[in-house]
Parts: sequence; structure tokens; C-alpha cells
Amino acid sequence: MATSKKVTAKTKVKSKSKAASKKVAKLKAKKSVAKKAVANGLPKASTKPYGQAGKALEGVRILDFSHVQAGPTCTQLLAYMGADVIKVERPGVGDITRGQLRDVKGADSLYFTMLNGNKRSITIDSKHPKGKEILDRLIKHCDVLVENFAPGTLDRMGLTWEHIHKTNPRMIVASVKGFGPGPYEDCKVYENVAQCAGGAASTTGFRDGPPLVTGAQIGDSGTGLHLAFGIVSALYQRIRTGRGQRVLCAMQDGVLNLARVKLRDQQRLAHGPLTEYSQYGEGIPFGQAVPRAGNDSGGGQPGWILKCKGWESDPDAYIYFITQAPVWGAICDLIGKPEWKTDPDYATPPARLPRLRHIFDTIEQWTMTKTKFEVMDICNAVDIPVGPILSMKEIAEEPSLRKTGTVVEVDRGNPR
Ligand code: CAO
Repeated sequence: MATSKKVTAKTKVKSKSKAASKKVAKLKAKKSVAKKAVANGLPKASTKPYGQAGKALEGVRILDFSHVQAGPTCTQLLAYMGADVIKVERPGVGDITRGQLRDVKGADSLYFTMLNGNKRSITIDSKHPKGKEILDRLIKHCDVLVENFAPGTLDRMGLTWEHIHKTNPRMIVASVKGFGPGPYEDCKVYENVAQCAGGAASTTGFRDGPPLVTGAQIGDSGTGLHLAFGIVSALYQRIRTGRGQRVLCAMQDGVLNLARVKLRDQQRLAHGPLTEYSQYGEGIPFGQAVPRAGNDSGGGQPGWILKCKGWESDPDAYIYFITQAPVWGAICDLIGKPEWKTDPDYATPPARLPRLRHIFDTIEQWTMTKTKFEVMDICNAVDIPVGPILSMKEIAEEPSLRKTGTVVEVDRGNPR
């Protein structure tokens, strides 16, 4: 076993190295905090101001075997909620993302620091007898073990469910795997594999183009979020049952859950064409499976991405425009087509469905005369839902996101 020197971004990461690692190995069993309960089993309502009554997961200890993105997303969320996360890394190697996509020589990568804030790190060789002994002690004193190793890896370390449950019956063992039980359960999986296997890629992109993956990390971060929910639920249930349980999130399932509206459409397809898809209005027949729908809205209110002023040189000068039925009159007035309010070909949502392409082309003639922010202001003033296509640069510089804490500056940590 070796102790860790590899801790990340400073503000929220507790920078504990050798001393801290020793401390981790000597953790004492927690004393139960016996609070006077009122009739419904809850303690008396706190009189402390909100935000000063401790964090939600204070007192919960996580033994974190996670690496890369899916698992670390989950344990970072738990850490933000107050859990004490002890991240176990492989001696001499550490989490592989420490060195991936580095932007500053000698420092842990942003990829690593953005996913591992608020955690403590320790390196333990889980295959060494001494390492195993330390891990068993940690298992006794922790509440949750989180891992996203390749299938079978944890068992090969000797950390089977049976062993863990016997060592600490209260422990929750939470795993991310690529697939659930079935033909692919032994496969290793990364983000885009999950996006493809979970139905997102086949339904993303344009009908006449190849399937597309999205930049949103719905396979990794999405599954980490699902896992965090499973863990918190298991912790809650443990209050009643007194025992831990296994929690498994498969990345394929996580992506499918987020792509559920497309599974809805697959079922609808058996009963006729998907009339809100632009291909319906264009007279193109549907096949057996849900097609890629370009920028069509996934809901009942038709929408599309339209060019705005400057689109010729700015790749993000676009806006998402929704022709929400209750504000159809306002849309007609804005774009100079007041006659569409009463024209039977345009006045009702069903009448508009076969004409969506023409309608959006007409609206675009108007949006192209304005910047995306002008469209945003004008439309929102009359309750028309629109969304500017914001670049990552614009988002990173957006003051309101800094103000709310959605985007925060964190010290880099310990360049080595
Ligand atoms: N001490 C000793 N050995 C350790 C160790 C430690 N502390 N931590 C890890 N190891 C060893 C493992 O035991 C394993 O060795 P064996 O295969 O010989 O048993 C080895 O390191 C590699 O672990 P791994 O199989 O999990 O990692 P990988 O790089 O081969 O695969 C990944 C990575 C992500 C494809 C795989 O872990 C996986 O499919 N995970 C599940 C799905 C998932 O979470 N994917 C999302 C990743 S984020 O994009």
C-alpha cells in the first residue's frame, strides 16, 4: 500500500496526503447520534437557519473505487451533499483521467479535477494482502462502496458481494456497468458505446445522415446521476431495514431512460405515422423504427432551430423556436402573417402539421433579421418559448450562471 499525494482542485478538495491516508485506515466505528424523536419518527424541526443545519449526507462514508467519469460523477455529487468520500486509487497509476487531456504540464488534468472535487484520495493495492486487510477495515467503517470497474474486476479482487455483506451487512454496494444481465453483460463500455446501445444515437441526427452521438455525457454522467439516486434511496431504506443492498445502474439503461420519449414513439409507430415529425409533412413514409428527427421537438409542440442574424460567420447564431399553440396568434403577428391566425390551413395545430417546413422557413425569414438575443427578448415579451444556441464560451462567461454558482472557479490544486 502507498499513501496518496494526488489530490485535486483545492477549494473543495480536502487536501489530505500521508497523514490523512493513515487516518483513513484508523477510522473508528461511528457513534449513533441518538436524537429525541417526535411522534412521526422524525426529530424535532430544527430551528437553525436553512443552510446551517449541516449537509444532507453528513456522516455517510463512501468507499469510492470509481474511475474515469460515470462513477466519479456519482461520488462527487454525494461529496457535495456532505458525504465523506474516500477514493481508492491504484498505486503508481491512479485514476487514469489524472493524466488524460492535460492542459497544464505536471498538474492533474481538468478532466480529473472536474469529477473528483471534495474527495479524499488514497492509493491501496487491492491485490496485496496488506491492501486487502486495509480494505476490509474500510468496508467495516463505510456505508457505501461505489465502483465502476469492468465486469468481474471487483470479484477478482476478492471483494464479492458475499464477502462485503458478511464483513459489513449494512454496506450498500453500488455499481455502474455498461450493460445489465444479458448477452453483453461482460463488455467494457465507454460513453459513446452506451449512447449507441441505449437508443440515443439511432434517434439523433438528420434522416438522410448517419446516427450521431451528443456532446452531453448522458452515458457517463447520466448514469452517475441515476446511481446517486439509487444510493440515496438505499440509504433511506436502510434506516428501516438496517441492512445494505446492491445497487446496479447499467449505462445502456441510463441512456434509454433519458431517451424514453423515443421508446414512446416506437410504440406509437405501430398505430400510424408520427405526425409531429417533419418527415410526415414532407410526405416521406415511416419505416419500422423511429427515425432520426433532426431538430424536431420531442414533445407535442413543434419546434426547429432557425438561423439568426450573423449565421453566415457565427456557427452559433441560431435559435430554437417553438410554435406553441396558445401563442400562435402572437407568432403570426411577429412574423407579419396575421392572416394565418384565421386561415384554416394554419389556424389549428393539426392543420399546421403538414406545413411545418413552410412555417419554419417563414419564421426564419424573420429571425434572420435579428440576433439570437434580440429574438429571445422580443419573443419572451409575448410568451413565445425560444432558446438561443449558446456556445460554451458564452456559457462560461455568462454572469448569471456565476452568480447562482452553476459555474464556479476552483483553484487548480497541486501541480506536481
Ligand atoms: N489495486 C490493484 N489493482 C487495481 C486497483 C487497485 N487499487 N484498481 C484497479 N485495479 C486493476 C483491476 O483489478 C483490473 O485488473 P484485472 O483486470 O487484472 O482484474 C485493472 O486495474 C483494470 O480495471 P478495469 O478493468 O476496470 O479498467 P479498464 O481500464 O480495463 O477498463 C472501463 C475501463 C471504463 C472500460 C471499465 O472499467 C468498464 O467497462 N467499467 C464499467 C462501465 C463504466 O463505468 N464505463 C464508463 C467509464 S467512463 O467513460
